[in-house]
Amino acid sequence: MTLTHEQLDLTIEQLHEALYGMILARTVDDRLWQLSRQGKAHFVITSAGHEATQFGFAWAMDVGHDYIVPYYRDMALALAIGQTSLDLLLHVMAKRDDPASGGRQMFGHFSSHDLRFVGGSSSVGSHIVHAVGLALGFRAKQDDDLVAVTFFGEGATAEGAWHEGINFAGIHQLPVVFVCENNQYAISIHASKEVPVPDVATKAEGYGMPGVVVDGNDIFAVYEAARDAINRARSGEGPTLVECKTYRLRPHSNADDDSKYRSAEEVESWRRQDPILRLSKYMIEHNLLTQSAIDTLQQQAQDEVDQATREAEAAPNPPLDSLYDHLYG
Ligand SMILES: Cc1ncc(C[n+]2csc(CCOP(=O)(O)OP(=O)(O)O)c2C)c(N)n1
Ligand SMILES: [Mg+2]
Repeated sequence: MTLTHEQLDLTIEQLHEALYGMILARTVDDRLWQLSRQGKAHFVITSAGHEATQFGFAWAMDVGHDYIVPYYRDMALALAIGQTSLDLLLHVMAKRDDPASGGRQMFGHFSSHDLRFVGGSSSVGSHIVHAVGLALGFRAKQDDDLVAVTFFGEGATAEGAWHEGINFAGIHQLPVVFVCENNQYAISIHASKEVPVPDVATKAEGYGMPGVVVDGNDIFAVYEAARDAINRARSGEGPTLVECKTYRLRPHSNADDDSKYRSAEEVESWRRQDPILRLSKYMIEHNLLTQSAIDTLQQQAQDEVDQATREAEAAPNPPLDSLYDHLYG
């Protein structure tokens, strides 16, 4: 960690909450893969490795006020802004009370009306346009204190919709923050085959906004960049592109075999930079936590996820007569 929590005015309670949340996210992630292997979840997608990026941004956003436009990688973000492990398990098992879509959408299409967490489509990069449209709406309605924050991978920056959205935001200097979770792969395709420059953030200049690169596994660095970008947007100074360099610790989804395109050594070297280990180490070194307290948090997360799994498994499926609800045409 390059900064201390005191330098960032983060409280010890915030650190404890984030660490538990990150451990919980990883525990939910583990459970998703188990459910997939058991045939109880047909599609799962991981956020393991991205927790510092997603929790760091959550610290900086005014949750329930700002609009958050995520992508399928943002399961930890859903927890960070207030969704529960039960919400996510209902979603993955496509149960009636799944808050994302009532069991209609494949896993990863998170949404919540109350949290202003805007569900999108799986079409990579398409939701950027939604975030920019929201920001244009804030401008039109003179809701000057609102910000839209949108998340996407580095692969999305190769999409036409991404270009059109960010270009429009730059022209109109809209209150939107673009967050690139650069995990170096778009499924099996390495970033060097999708992004023609070493840093996605470099692209910002061409769109009339600042671009910032941060270590996405360092929650403090992410928070600092997130806070500055959100403050800029809120005070009318326009958009920012924040690139968080991170790594996807698991295969893209349960339909992917990552051993075909990356080495075990590469994955192992990133495991050593695991964002949860990084924050734990910081807290131990600053005498904010002991290893045995971390073990307790892990057990707590395990118990919470076990309970949520039991509840989700017992929860009702969507009724058959709701088959045609919410369909238009
Ligand atoms: C327009 C479009 N093209 C291809 C796909 C298939 N696809 C789904 S996820 C993905 C990888 C995107 O990579 P990136 O934007 O880096 O995000 P990451 O999954 O690495 O977080 C691809 C190619 C899609 N869903 N939509
Ligand atoms: Mg990627």
